[in-house]
Amino acid sequence: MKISAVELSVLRLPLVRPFETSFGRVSAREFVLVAVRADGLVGWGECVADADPYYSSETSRSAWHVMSKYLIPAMCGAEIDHPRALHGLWARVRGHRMAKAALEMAAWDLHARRERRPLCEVLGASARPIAAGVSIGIHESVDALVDRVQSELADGYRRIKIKIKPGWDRAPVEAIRERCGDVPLMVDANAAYDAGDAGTLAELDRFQLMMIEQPLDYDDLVQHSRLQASLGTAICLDESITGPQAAVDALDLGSCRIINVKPGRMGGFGPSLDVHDIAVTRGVPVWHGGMLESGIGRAHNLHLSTLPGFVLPGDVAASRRYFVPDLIEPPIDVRPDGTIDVPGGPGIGVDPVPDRVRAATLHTERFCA
Ligand code: OSB
Ligand code: MG
Repeated sequence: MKISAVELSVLRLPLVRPFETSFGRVSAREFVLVAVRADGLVGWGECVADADPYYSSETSRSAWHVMSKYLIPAMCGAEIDHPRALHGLWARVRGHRMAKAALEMAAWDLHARRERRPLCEVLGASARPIAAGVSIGIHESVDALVDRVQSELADGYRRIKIKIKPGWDRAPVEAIRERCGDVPLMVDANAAYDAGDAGTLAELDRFQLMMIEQPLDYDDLVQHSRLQASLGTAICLDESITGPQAAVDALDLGSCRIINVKPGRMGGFGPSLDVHDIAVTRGVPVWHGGMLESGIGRAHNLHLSTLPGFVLPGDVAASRRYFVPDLIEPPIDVRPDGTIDVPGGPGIGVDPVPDRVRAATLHTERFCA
């Protein structure tokens, strides 16, 4: 296919409720929406970079800069026979994986639409119900958190993840175990601890958590491997897994026993498929993470989640937990059994509602044309 145009828009969507992690509190999502055009068709992508460089060094504005100045010029007019070929065109650009992912994933959507096949099939799998989990932010009190957990369980979600940080770790976990029983439960620290906190983290061993996600720094595989050796609970890495090489290094070092796959963080579906395959070969379970995406990014995530290595429930919850209305219609919904259907039809199977995109857009530009 020959790319005829790329459109970038910065959108701002208010969240249904604020989301607090160890690195801060957000009440709206600011992100770049990507439209890639060829042969009268459009493929959609959503950049997971946030307004601020707290989860990762990238931001929505840095992604805009790198996409418009480097990545888009390299793909305009080029004959691209497969979305994976984009990585070759972008080889000189170091890092900026979130910027690359947004364009690469839009190209996969477009590629699947040209073939009139659902994205999951083009990725090498087929539609199946996806087990959904929720990620619950830091709350103002343990009681408020337990209420939230109970309401998510009532909606059917198959796994509860709570955000932790020093001072908000043992007490909330203990309260959930006391009042909600042995529900599938895990915690995510978003890199809030350091090697000196090994004792505090070991105290969580007695709560039978499924895993502790990213306890230590985002680039610290060595300390994670020491910590994993001292814990009974499995470590899952998120921020640290920037792509296939990091996955191999982390598994060789014993830095984790589970991997959180987020294509938006790793440069797109190409690197994510590679990480998936590495994990499957080594018998390591993976699950699909989330970045508070709109229905566009969420649809991409559901398609990738159909691959066989995704054996644990993902952060792939219903639209109404994030945005009302979502950019897509109908919104993504969860069944009472805690599964979500992969949208059918060609590509990602959903399109943004133009009026809703317009209402949320801060700035838009067209390239290549
Ligand atoms: O660490 O998994 C994370 C949201 C934003 C940035 C990082 C993370 C998260 C979540 C929420 O945990 C996942 C979701 O519900 O989309
Ligand atoms: Mg995480």
